Amino acid sequence: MTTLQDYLRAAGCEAGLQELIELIARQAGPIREAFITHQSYAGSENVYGEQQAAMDTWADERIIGAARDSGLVRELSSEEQEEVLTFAGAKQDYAIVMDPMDGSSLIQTNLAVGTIIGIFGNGSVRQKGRNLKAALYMLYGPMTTLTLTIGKGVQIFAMDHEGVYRLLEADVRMPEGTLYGTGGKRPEWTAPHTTFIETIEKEGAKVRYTGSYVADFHQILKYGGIYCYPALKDRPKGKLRLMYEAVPVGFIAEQAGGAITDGTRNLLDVEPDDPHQRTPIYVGSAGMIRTVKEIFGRTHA
Ligand code: AFP
Repeated sequence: MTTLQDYLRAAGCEAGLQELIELIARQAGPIREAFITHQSYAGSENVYGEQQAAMDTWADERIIGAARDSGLVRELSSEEQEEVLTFAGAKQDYAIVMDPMDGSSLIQTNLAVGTIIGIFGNGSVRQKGRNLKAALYMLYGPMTTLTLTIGKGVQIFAMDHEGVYRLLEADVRMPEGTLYGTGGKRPEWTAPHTTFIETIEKEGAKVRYTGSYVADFHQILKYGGIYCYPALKDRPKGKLRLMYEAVPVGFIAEQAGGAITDGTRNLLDVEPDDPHQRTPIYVGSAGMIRTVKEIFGRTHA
């Protein structure tokens, strides 16, 4: 089976980017091994005032250290770090945006969680998602998988018993589908979101929602449908973050024939004001996203 290294070389991936992707991918093994000894909460809060799980900070520090020591990364912005980190000694100018451990509230339930990474060039994280050179997520489920795009379609790799990533699925295409997951409590939903959910339910959509965005998205990538974390009446920007969650996964979705929006805009075309800004997220099959935009486009929605 084709390895990650074979694929990147055959795809003509630039050498520095290949080195960085392989470096990040190699962190999945140690991260996976750390779960059993890092089940608790760290007793600290992130910049959003959210409880940090021990694995949030462990994975964050692990990847930051690898990026800094590599000399490949000039800037790194993490969901778990208040400030954008600058590595003065960098010899190349990649820039990383990341959620080091998405879904961490599920770690104690042994449900799938993951690491989400976006890689820019030009040494800056303050860019539209469309400028990404690569996006990937590592999913810690029954297998450790790496879902990756370098802008040439989406590939899924699985780590074997020797820690080598083997190609599991090439050139993945997201089908139309009927699965949906949505955050927020129903009384908190805005009128357009309620209209959208009622519309797709009438068309036969059914709920699949675990509390782990990256795991829920991976299911949508495979079977089709949509993941939503909408604007809520008391949280007009929703919960998830533009740069760390929407942009890398949205880049993968688009490369697989899907799409991502906040209800009106393509989130890959949004110029970030603040690395930590939140955004409503609708990501999934093209048909579902068309329905979202049509409903949000109605004034009376
Ligand atoms: P945690 O990383 O704090 O578990 O949050 C996970 C998440 O950002 C995303 O992965 C989930 O889809 C969403 O939040 C779940 O939020 P709710 O608990 O409000 O449904």
